[in-house]
Amino acid sequence: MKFTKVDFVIKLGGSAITKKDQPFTPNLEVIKTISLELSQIYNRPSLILVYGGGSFGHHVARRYISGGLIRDIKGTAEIHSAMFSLTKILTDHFLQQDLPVFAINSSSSFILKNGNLQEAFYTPLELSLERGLIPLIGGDVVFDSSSGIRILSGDRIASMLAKTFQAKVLAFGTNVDGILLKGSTVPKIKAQEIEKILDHIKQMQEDVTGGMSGKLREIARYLVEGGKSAIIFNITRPGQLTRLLSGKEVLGTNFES
Ligand code: IP8
Repeated sequence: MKFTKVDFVIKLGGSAITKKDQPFTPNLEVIKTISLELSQIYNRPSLILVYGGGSFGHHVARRYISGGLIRDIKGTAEIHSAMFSLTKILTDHFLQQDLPVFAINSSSSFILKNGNLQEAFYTPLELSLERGLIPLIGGDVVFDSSSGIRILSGDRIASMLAKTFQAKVLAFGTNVDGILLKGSTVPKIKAQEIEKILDHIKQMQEDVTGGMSGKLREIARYLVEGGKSAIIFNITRPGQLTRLLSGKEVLGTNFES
């Protein structure tokens, strides 16, 4: 299948769209700002929206994950259900702003083998784009053909989709102004510098999919595999998403190969 090229793949970080320290609590202020900014862009670029688990998926997954696997059947169903709740909140808010988002289930789209991608079913994403819908897909529990069930992070999904749909920009919207060193944003990082940055941020508390380090590893892989550019920016700051979508400079860290 030939895939449509998109302008942006935007990951809505769980730290931004939920209140990470309050179980099952969306950050409605941020979700509303994101929907409003997306709806107000004149000549909306083509985009795929990806989202993270935040205080929905991660809150539940933390109880069940061990050695990267979810070994508990009820736990698997609970994580999936938690992500459904977040999906519903997001779609409702986007629809209120007349954004034709179309939620696609990642557990029906991806199969892993030993944690690596074995199979991907991109047809619903492709057809949504062709028909003018905005695909919305989140991190979730997915089947691993070698053993059990794993969490597939939104970061990984965003980078796979950016590659498949040849996105001009892969953007990670978080609640921080990019990669911070000594309190200031690092404006630009080259792919080969990512390892060094990872050493600096190793001590940070991470979620079940690796938080900021997971994001950096994903960006490194994306650039090595031919991705053009990526950015980590603060999507909770009003106006930043609008600037990104309008091709203007954004407060954050830009990554290039
Ligand atoms: O927040 C993980 O996605 P992420 C999703 O993008 C779950 O790492 C279910 C925890």
